[in-house]
Amino acid sequence: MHDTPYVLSPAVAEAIRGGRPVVALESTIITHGMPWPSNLEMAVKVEEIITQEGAVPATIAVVDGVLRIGLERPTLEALAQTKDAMKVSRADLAFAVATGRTGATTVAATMIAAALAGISVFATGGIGGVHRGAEQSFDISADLEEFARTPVIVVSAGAKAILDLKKTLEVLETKGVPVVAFGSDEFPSFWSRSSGLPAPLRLDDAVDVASFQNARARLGLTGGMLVANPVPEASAIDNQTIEAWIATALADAEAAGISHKEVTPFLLSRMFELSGGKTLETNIALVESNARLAARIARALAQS
Ligand code: PSU
Repeated sequence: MHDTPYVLSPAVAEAIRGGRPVVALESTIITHGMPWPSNLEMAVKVEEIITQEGAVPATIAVVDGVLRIGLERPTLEALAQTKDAMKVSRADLAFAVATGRTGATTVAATMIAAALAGISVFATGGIGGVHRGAEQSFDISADLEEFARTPVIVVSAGAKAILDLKKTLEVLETKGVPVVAFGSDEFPSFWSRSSGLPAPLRLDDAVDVASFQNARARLGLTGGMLVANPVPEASAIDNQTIEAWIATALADAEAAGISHKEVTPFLLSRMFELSGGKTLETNIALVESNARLAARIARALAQS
């Protein structure tokens, strides 16, 4: 019998009990963001990086109706090959649990689960945001509202460049969400280090990110924080190249009538095809870099 609405893996349970640093990881990036087998290789590598940095990785997913925080290797391998996993966000996390489904957690649902378990730091690739043309479609990711509510630090390479980044930053500001670019004056745009948009805030050290979040908590300021970590220089793709692929991918999505939750996975996989696999390489590199930084922030928080 469990008295919590989730099940911790033994390693994560021990780390939480001992006050050791833990980094949450999402699973939509595995089931909907990358093709097999790169998705599994990425998931395993990212967990290794977090371990090497002295923290404990906690990949989160709903498996047959159970919200699991920390996945054992066979579960991770099975999930990476599951074709029909739900993509669960705040609206349908409980639905997946109640109906015994297998669901991959988005940034929003992963933040909810992490906060439930007392995990304060989470690494991903790029958060969801305001889609281009949102003034017509109203397509705005539930990730943004989650930042306003749930006290988790999310390390990402900014928001995906397929989005309207200016509007994404506007919504985050309206919701009172701090956006901290790490070591940069500019807000990064996932595959590229720049976006042409100034970063609202800048910090250069993991310890300072931890102090900032502690200061927010002391002031009673609820909600999460976005730490936008530019993709490592060696893996970055320049903006012009990316924009050309995005234009084609968006036109293809429009022609195919893609909407709702399918938009982001469709665009990511189209970008992969158009770039001959380059966008995937960059995506993996940026997730690895974000995992390293998240582990350092988790360590700084554990020591503070
Ligand atoms: N980061 C990646 N790849 C992804 C995602 C993040 O590198 O696929 C996922 C996250 O789970 C995020 C989701 O929550 O994309 C955004 O989906 P939407 O735009 O439908 O809210």
